[in-house]
Amino acid sequence: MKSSVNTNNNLINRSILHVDLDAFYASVEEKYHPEYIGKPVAVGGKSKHGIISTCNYEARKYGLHSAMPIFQATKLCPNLILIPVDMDLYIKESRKVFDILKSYTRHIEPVSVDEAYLDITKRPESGLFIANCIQEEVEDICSLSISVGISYNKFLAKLASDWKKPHGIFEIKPSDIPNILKPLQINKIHGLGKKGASKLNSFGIKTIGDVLKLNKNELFSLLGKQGTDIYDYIRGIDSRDVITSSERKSIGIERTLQQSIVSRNDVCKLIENYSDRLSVTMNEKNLRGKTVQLKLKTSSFKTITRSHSLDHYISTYNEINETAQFIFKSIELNEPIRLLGISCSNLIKSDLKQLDFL
Ligand code: TTP
Ligand code: MG
Repeated sequence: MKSSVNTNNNLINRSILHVDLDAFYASVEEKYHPEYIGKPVAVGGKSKHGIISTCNYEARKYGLHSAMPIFQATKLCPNLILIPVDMDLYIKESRKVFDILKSYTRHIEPVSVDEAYLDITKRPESGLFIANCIQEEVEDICSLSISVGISYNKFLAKLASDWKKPHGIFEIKPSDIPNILKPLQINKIHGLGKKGASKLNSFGIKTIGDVLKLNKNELFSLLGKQGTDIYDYIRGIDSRDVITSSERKSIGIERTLQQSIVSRNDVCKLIENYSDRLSVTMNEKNLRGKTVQLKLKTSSFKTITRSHSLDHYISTYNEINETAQFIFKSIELNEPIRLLGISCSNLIKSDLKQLDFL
């Protein structure tokens, strides 16, 4: 397999960074409230969701994580400091970080409010040098901590940014592949999701090393098309480009759920949460869209996608949520849901002044 990687020079000669702020919302809160530093802090508690958005690394020691119900979080960590979400503040802080990133390249793909890919292939400096500069600048100018992954494709760069979190910098080189990945647990495979991981686990497949022993057909029969992508990714083959906002056709959020959900009410709550996050990301990227698409995957792997087009451009939480809930009303549910996605297409830049920067 290595030969097929090495023969494709275009794909191994790229220099791609994946950057991801550490415990982002919680870190912003610590920045403005230094008295919280060293104590377990979670951000969340909007009554409509009842889950935590994130928590700092101190709170993670108690087993807390994003999307955990608040009652469970406070049970695990009774001295938890719970702070309400202040989205305007996080967007303001995120913009400052993105201004730093944009000073290194215009070839940047924002993934969310705290995460982006940068293609720095054309820069003369090494990826490691730029990663260090970015980390220092984000710390000095924004007083925030960021982790940076460096590699020759998006899959590996994303894996690398997570390698030494928090405040990590890690590089994965072509010669490291596939050996460096072998000991990793399969939940490190981005996009696999809990369901996919537990399916593989049920066949005794626990590490990426185990996955490397499967051929493409076997992975396809276990995971469908995603399985064949994973077959390539873990061999260092990922030709996906870093897509700047101006090239983007749609923007969305899609997640395999940690637990399948049965009740319509729970799906509605999740739609609220995803609409909120999609709205934040769209505003971060100055994007507005006319078409909302809802995607559901059922426990028997049936995919339902429905969209609704409006006669005006939208980007706020209320607009996205209302449209997505409207679509959901037209869908009959007969089995549990294992994946939910909301996306917006027919996009325009809402602030043309920003066009130059992305
Ligand atoms: P993440 O980058 O996934 O998490 P994080 O930055 O808090 O922690 P780390 O990267 O160090 O692991 O998400 C970025 C922000 O997005 C996070 O601070 C809060 C928000 N978020 C939610 O609101 N709900 C979620 O389920 C997740 C995963 C994140
Ligand atoms: Mg983060």
